[in-house]
Amino acid sequence: MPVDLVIDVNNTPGALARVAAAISDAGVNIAAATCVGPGERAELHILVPHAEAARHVLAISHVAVSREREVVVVEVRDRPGVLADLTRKIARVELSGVPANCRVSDGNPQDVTVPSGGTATVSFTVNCLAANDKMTGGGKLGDGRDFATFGFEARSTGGQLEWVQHCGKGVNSGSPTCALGNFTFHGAIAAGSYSAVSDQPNCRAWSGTGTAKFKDVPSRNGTYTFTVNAACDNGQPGRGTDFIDIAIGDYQDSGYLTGGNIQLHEKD
Ligand SMILES: [Ca+2]
Repeated sequence: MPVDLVIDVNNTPGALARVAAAISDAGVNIAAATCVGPGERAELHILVPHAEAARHVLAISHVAVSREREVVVVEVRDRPGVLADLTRKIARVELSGVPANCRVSDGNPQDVTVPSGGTATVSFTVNCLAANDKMTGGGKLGDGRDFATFGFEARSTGGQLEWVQHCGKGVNSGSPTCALGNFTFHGAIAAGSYSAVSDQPNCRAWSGTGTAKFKDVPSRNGTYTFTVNAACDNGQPGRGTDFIDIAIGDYQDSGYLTGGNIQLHEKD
């Protein structure tokens, strides 16, 4: 194995030249050399294939080897960035075992650059709702002939949601909510999907799957995923206070309730 020999020299003009001449006179074949010395003394590092022979001939030339160590020589292509590539590794870190009432924000897993032989720090942000945190609701969204009525109970372990779209004229392509006419949806809330909404402490979000029956377009009957992007308990029951934003398959509806109430229960 190649060896890095360290020769201490005085950091004065000509000192390096004298040592270099001695090494040369000794006939030592140097594979690489570098000299570092910010102070009064400097260290000359020479890389030699065989330490024993080099040390012997240097002693004859009165060049003392201060210390030595075996080194690994890595041949790399001479291009920008190759040393950086060689000395770091990308590690993927995933936080597991997150309880159903907690969510990890800002990415999980995360990729982190680990320097060779070193360590790296990864931080996760975990937001947990109280174990008994749940939201219940029932009411009406919309007015006139096109409106929805709903009921739900949602918590971290799951729950149910019912959504009924009422369309007085049946299918109405001019109405976003009545494009498929009257339908009834029964959904099961997926465990672990119930979560807080960023910067909206009164709101919760969740998702799940369920079955829909379309009175006017039976061919669309089937299983659909649904997402409540936000349901917000903003205050007292009634019109214009609480809010819900839901998507069931292609169907979307959102707005302030025109009746009823959404209630957040967040005490343990
Ligand atoms: Ca409310």
